[in-house]
Amino acid sequence: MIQLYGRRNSINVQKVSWALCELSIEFKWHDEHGKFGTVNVENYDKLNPQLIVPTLDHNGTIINQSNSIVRYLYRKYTDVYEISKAEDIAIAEQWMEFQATDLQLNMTPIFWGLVRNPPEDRDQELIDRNVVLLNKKFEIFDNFLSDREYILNNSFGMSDIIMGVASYRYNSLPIERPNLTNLKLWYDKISKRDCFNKNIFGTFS
Ligand SMILES: N[C@@H](CCC(=O)N[C@@H](CS)C(=O)NCC(=O)O)C(=O)O
Repeated sequence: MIQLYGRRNSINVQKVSWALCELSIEFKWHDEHGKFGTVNVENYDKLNPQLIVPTLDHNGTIINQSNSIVRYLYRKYTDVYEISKAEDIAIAEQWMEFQATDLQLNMTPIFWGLVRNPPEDRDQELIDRNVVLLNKKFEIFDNFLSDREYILNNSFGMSDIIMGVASYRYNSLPIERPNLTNLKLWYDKISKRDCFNKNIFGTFS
């Protein structure tokens, strides 16, 4: 059976628990309600030498890195990589990379500054600068969504999960956001899914 390690309010763990839910895969969840900074699992460093979450163990195949885990699950349990054109998969993966690199770069100082760190440690100038950049990046995604229902071929898939967890966090932040109509339409659809409600809704902390 698949074992998932990591707490449910981690954006990176959420990608995996949401994907497992969409694919109806049974799994055992370790440290689901854990706290930031510790993983309450003996010898966790053997599974993840960086001591970060998530980690997936599938019958002894140990996988780190949330986006790699999601790709693995979609390769293993769906035929999306076989039936989709390389061009389409490249576009889907482009948005997965965009989340992990470009978006996280700006999201992290804002989220930590406004949500996780005590107010006395807040660097408002750093936050404001990153809000401008983050809003611009979501405008780019909004523009991409203008001619499609979902990211890949108009059907819900792995890249919607990755951009979905980022959008949940973006929409939950106490910041000013531009009015992004295509993002809103897409987000309204994905946030009505059962697996969103079970895994993402109410986890902002
Ligand atoms: N690139 C990694 C990043 C993982 C990561 O930074 N995880 C954070 C939580 S989102 C973490 O483990 N922080 C320490 C902790 O939660 O104890 C991935 O995508 O899996």
